[in-house]
Amino acid sequence: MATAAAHMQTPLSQLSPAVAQWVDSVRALTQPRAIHWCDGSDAEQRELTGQLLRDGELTALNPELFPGCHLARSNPSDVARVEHLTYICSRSKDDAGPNNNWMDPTQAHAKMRDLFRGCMRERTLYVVPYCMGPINSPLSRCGVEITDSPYVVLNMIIMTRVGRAALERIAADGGKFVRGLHSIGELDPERRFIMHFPEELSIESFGSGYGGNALLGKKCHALRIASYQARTEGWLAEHMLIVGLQNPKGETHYVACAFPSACGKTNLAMLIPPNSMPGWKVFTVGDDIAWLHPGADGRLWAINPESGYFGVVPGTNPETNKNAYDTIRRDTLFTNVALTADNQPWWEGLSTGKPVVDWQGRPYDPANGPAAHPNSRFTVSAKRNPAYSPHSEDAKGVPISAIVFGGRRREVAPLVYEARDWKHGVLVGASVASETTAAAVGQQGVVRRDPMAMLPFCGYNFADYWQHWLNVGAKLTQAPRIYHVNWFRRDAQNKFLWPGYGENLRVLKWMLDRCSGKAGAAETAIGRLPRPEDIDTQGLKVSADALKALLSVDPTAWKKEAADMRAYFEKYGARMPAQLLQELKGIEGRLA
Ligand code: GTP
Ligand code: SPV
Ligand code: MN
Repeated sequence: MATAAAHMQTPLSQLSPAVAQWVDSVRALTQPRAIHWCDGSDAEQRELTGQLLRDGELTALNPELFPGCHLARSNPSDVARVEHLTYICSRSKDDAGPNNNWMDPTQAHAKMRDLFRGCMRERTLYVVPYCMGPINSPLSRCGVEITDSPYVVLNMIIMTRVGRAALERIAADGGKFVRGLHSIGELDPERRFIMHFPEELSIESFGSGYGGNALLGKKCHALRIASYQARTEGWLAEHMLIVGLQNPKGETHYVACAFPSACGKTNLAMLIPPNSMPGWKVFTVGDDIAWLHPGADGRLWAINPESGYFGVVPGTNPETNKNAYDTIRRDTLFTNVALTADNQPWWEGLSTGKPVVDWQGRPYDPANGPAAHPNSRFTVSAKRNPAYSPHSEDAKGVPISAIVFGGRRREVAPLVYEARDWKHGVLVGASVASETTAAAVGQQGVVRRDPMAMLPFCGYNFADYWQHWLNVGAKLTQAPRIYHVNWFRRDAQNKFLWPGYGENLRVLKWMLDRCSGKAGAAETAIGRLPRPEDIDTQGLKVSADALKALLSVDPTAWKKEAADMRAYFEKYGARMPAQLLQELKGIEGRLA
């Protein structure tokens, strides 16, 4: 009877049997009270929002100042990604690599089955068919998330292309799709696991409603599963923003940048040029994930698989990131921010308003810590961004001129340097290190290796991944140049040496000028650095001493750094690509 009911509600006569059968098997396991097939429509969004408002799970924000905006408060123990509970369950442990937690797939399935059994009683099971990437792009991939959280559905509708078109694509693909099963369970941190089965293209997530743990299209599919799939198919799935930079002559170049979580991707993707750089325009293609494909022309082409932003709220303000600030003034879902007396959202880093209710709904008391959670987030459609690039919808993607890796480091890493070639660039990416942030549960501000900003997101052994990067580069006849940046260098007083945000365009301009042979650089042991005169500093308020410090390589610190890289790479044993070790040897030799 329940089986028949599930099928009666399926929206398509030509629904792929693979989807129908899977939904049915999950229904049998989880025992929901009802099944809802999502179509991603505005009406559905309104209905779900209304239901969450009635249930007290959402609060409507000030309708004059923040029309269409809502606040969700998560369980206080469920506010960030949980890397220690995230697993790659490949058949062989070595295929997951030292970079991942691993569990045997049979054991993991059994463990998860016990958690999922009967977990949706008294709940509705939502079927969310989605497409990652433009619906008509051959580079896009589809998935179906099953969840019992209407909050997750609302987020998925904003972040991905949900609805009938995705189901049609899956049917046309012969029933190939990523299966994502999610339940919030009891939100018990002791019964929380995010499991990935790359060889089966499936995900099982239990016990969390938070972003990266629960919106399975994002990190779980578009990075962990997709990175594995990309390796077998000859492309790259990366934790990168994609930004279009139009110079005063009207030429646009696209740059893809990988920075670890909460290290500036959304901000750079939405950058506003400083007043002293007239004629420049910046367009956002993506703010978190890029899928990069070698094209027939030997260039690298990128799509943003997402359709919305799940961005860090604290620090967003009209001075540093006006585009983001303007984007989130309507039709935005806020999670874990504070409230002002007149029901506006509030967070640290705003220069106006003051909090009266904190992110947990308590009267604000500074003794309890920040008013908004440091990892509070906004979910909003990319189309709300004033700088949204119309080329985000291009089926073939956009061509990439430069790839930028970066980290958050108070010392050692200079403002910017250029890799000599692709191989050296892969080493530069593989040796990214960065201070941990509030985006993941755990100690913050600790420097760790975070290769390509993918440490929490690569679905297979990093050694194989770096080899794959080398292989992709070998296919490119017009490979992007590769750079490393650090916006977060500090002085002895712990103040940032570089103003960051809009001023970062000066560094990007140097990169583009390098690509067209117009800018100079100095050779150093670690790569090519601009000399102070190579950077456009007109109107920039940075002292000559600060700029010198930002653009210097300290041999003592770098010898230590190189030794640390070597120790890190040794963990990858015989799988480590020889070419990268050779590159490292070159750097060690030049530093000696
Ligand atoms: P995820 O969504 O977690 O992947 O983060 P993200 O990489 O998109 O980071 P985001 O742009 O949201 O920035 C995170 C924090 O870094 C915010 O508090 C920003 O204000 C701050 N930030 C971003 N860019 C800069 C910069 O150039 N300089 C400085 N000092 N801070 C920055
Ligand atoms: C990140 O942590 O890198 C994010 C947020 O972009 S989450 O979707 O939670 O992974
Ligand atoms: Mn991210």
